[in-house]
Parts: sequence; C-alpha cells; structure tokens
Amino acid sequence: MATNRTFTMLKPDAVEKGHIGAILEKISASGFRIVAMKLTQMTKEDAQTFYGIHKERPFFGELVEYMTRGPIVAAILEKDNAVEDFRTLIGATNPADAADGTIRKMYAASLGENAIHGSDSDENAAIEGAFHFSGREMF
Ligand code: DAT
Ligand code: MG
Repeated sequence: MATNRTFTMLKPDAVEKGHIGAILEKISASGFRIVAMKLTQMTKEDAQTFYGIHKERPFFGELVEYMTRGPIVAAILEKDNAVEDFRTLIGATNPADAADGTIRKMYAASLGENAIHGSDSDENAAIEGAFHFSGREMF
C-alpha cells in the first residue's frame, strides 16, 4: 500500500449513536479520498489480533468487548501525509484532551469509547488496511 494512505474505523459507539454520516462528511471535507469502505462487525478473535499490541494492558478485555459489540465502519483513506493528518483530524486518544473541532472532541464519550481509530504509522496503515480488505476491494 502506498504511504499516502491510512486506515480508520468508526467504532461501535459512533455507529450506535448515528454519527456515520457526520463523521464521513468531516473526513471528506478534510481532503481524504475513500479508497475502500464497509460496514462490518469484528469477532473477538479479530479484535484480539487487531489490538494485539495492547494484549498485556489492563484495559485489553474491555477494549475487545467494546470493539465487538456492534458494527463498525472500516475504511482506507488517501491524502498527502495521510497518517499524520488523519491523527490530527481525530484528536487525542482521550477526548478530554482532544483539541476543539477534532472528531474525538466532537463525538467521543470517553477514553475507552473514543469513536474512531486512525493508524499511527505508514507501516501499521498497510497492516491494518490489509487486515480488513483484499486488493480488489480497494479503489
Ligand atoms: P489510539 O487509538 O489513539 O491510537 P492507543 O493505540 O494507545 O490509542 O489505544 C488503542 C485504544 O485502546 C484507544 O483508542 C482506546 C483504548 N485505550 C487506550 N488507553 C486506554 C486506557 N488507559 N483505558 C482504557 N482504554 C484505553
Ligand atoms: Mg493506536
């Protein structure tokens, strides 16, 4: 995958609250092109694998429960400097620390339920995108 791509998930809380449209509008208005997208639900095994880096953390069980409790929107996005610019757009992990106008500030309830994922490096963007999509699902 090219390094001008990132991977995102609109997490179960954002989908439950009906924020898909508003969040996608903000992503598009910020200059990201949607390369791949689907409504899907992660299994426990999917979430354990996806968040494997956090498996020793005390919140891991809660994180897996949350991420599997309902549908998510998974997407690959393209823009110059995609990874960094998207992390800026979503804001800090804890919405209490997120800047005004960021997606987490606007739509996230708490640190544990923070509405949206954004890859933290080009390498992880490629791994995470490939976890959810095959080559022929990417446009
Ligand atoms: P980010 O999603 O900003 O990359 P991360 O990779 O450190 O943050 O953590 C992944 C997710 O795990 C995060 O979006 C929410 C949850 N999480 C992180 N730290 C947490 C904590 N201290 N308590 C509860 N959930 C936490
Ligand atoms: Mg992370």
